Amino acid sequence: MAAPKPISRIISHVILDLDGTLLNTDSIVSQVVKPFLVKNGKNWDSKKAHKLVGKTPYEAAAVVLEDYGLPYSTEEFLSMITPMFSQQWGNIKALPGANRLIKHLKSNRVPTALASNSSRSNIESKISCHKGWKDSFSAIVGGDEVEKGKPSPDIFLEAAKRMNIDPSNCLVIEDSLPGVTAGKAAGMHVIAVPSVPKRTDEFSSADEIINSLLDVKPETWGLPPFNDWVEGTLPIEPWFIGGPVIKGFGRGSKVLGIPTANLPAENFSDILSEHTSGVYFGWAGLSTRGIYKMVMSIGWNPYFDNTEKTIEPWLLHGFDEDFYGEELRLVIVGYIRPEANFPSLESLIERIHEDGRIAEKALDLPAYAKYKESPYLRNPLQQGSSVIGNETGQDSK
Ligand code: ADP
Ligand code: RBF
Ligand code: MG
Repeated sequence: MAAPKPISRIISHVILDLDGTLLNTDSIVSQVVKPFLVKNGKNWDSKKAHKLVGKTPYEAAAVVLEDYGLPYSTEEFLSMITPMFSQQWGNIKALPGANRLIKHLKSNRVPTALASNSSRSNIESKISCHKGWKDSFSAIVGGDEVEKGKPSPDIFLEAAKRMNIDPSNCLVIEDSLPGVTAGKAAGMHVIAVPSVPKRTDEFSSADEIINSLLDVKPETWGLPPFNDWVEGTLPIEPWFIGGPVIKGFGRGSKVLGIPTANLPAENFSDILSEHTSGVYFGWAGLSTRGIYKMVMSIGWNPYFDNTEKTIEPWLLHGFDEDFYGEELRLVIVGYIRPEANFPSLESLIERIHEDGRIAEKALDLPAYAKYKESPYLRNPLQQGSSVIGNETGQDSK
């Protein structure tokens, strides 16, 4: 991740984008547009989804019509699809770290605005499903309340005006390129949290590029720091995944000397899209062997520039043999850092060993140690099937 450019401590106000920054809106875009396309004899191409990020609804609709050659005007298309979206507002999940960030800013009395290209009424509907959000914002500005949406600076300037603060004292957090452009044009400091992986090169105008809201370091900007990190780890709402150990790229042991027992990522596409890439840790259960400490990466392994998102759990235990095909169950309890690139293989290996030491130590803390007892880790196992479980050890959808 790019290091932030040096700044003076003049940030007093924060302005947050909504879709793709606080909310995982992209997942409902595909849920709505995909069936619509299918009904019209077309196929949704997930590789084109990034083109919709940061656009106003009107612009996004125009892109879909053009890309798929649909015989509608933008207005017709919008009038058909808007009710389908409205039904989904309640299903949009907060992105990792969004609740934590909003609560943190509120409890530290950092005035915070919401500035989105969506219409004011859609913003209200979307945030009404998230407890405490509306009351946390000192101003909310929608795309229909100014003349031009992002990338024009209008929305951000209006937000600053309503908070009665100079734009140069504002810190914008944005996932899209139009949003970053708008924030800079408004004369503000901008953190980019790109929601489309591997496109960070486009965001060079931002003052800082981070991987997810979990990586916001408010103190960098002269704002009150988070105080929930413990011994280099951030506790998270635990998640549970399991499945048969599959063959990976074959380089963990060979190239790094660090074997990783890969899980079939395609079985967890929902859970993976809900959680950001990064280095996490927790407990691992192997059906016939026992329960072990575990540290893992989830993502594209920037050093190797993989095209697929993979799950790479390293069990912190020496085994005498491979265990391909065995059922591996994981309870992931904490976050350590974003995935990174490294100048050399040695520095990558050294960092992974440090992650291992951090996890090893942290897992003895009661807050993390208690999950060693999760029934999910010991469940009787069906060979060859993969499940996403919950804390009761029962399988759930
Ligand atoms: P692959 O690319 O196929 O995953 P690796 O070189 O990463 O190959 O080795 C992973 C395999 O090594 C696992 O599937 C498992 O069978 C075995 N293994 C042995 N010790 C460990 C360990 N401590 N953590 C994870 N896997 C291990
Ligand atoms: N790969 C990277 O490219 N960047 C990383 O920051 C990174 N961190 C990792 C942290 C841990 C704890 C583990 C187990 C793996 C990590 N990897 C990372 C993935 C590593 O490159 C991968 O396991 C090998 O490529 C094997 O496929
Ligand atoms: Mg592996």
